[in-house]
Amino acid sequence: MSFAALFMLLIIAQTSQGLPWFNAHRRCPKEWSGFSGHCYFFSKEKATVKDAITKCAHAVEDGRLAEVGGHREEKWLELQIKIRGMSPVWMGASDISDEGKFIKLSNAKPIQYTNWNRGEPNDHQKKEDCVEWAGSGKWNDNYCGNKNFFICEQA
Ligand SMILES: [Ca+2]
Ligand SMILES: [Ca+2]
Repeated sequence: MSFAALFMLLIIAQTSQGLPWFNAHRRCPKEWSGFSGHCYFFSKEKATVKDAITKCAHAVEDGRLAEVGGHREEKWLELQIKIRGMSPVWMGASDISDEGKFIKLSNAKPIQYTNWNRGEPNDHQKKEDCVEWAGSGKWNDNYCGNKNFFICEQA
């Protein structure tokens, strides 16, 4: 058997067993998309932040509202948002517990990476404690009770 044939057999064996060896991304739940080791779900419906958190948590184990760790991840998410025509879109960050201090909803740690739109966050009418991608792709703080599209993430 030639090396090439052996190599092909190895690939077939690996993938048919469902091992991630041949996949750049891990396997994601049905209707979820993989990027850089995480799985994401893009909602087709709108919900308040509270309802979005519940829906993400119930969807899969360790499901949460997506949190943006950096520029590369955000560029990919932005592309998905554009392709799907979702706007605005909730993400998993809030300053509801301490005004002006935005934290990740999953672990209450301060957000490191930010991409605020000019003049944001402005806590308009002292009512804006949740974070959305607005039409520009930049971030805006807005009222958590608004109904937006949302992205779930499985870390
Ligand atoms: Ca606020
Ligand atoms: Ca705002």
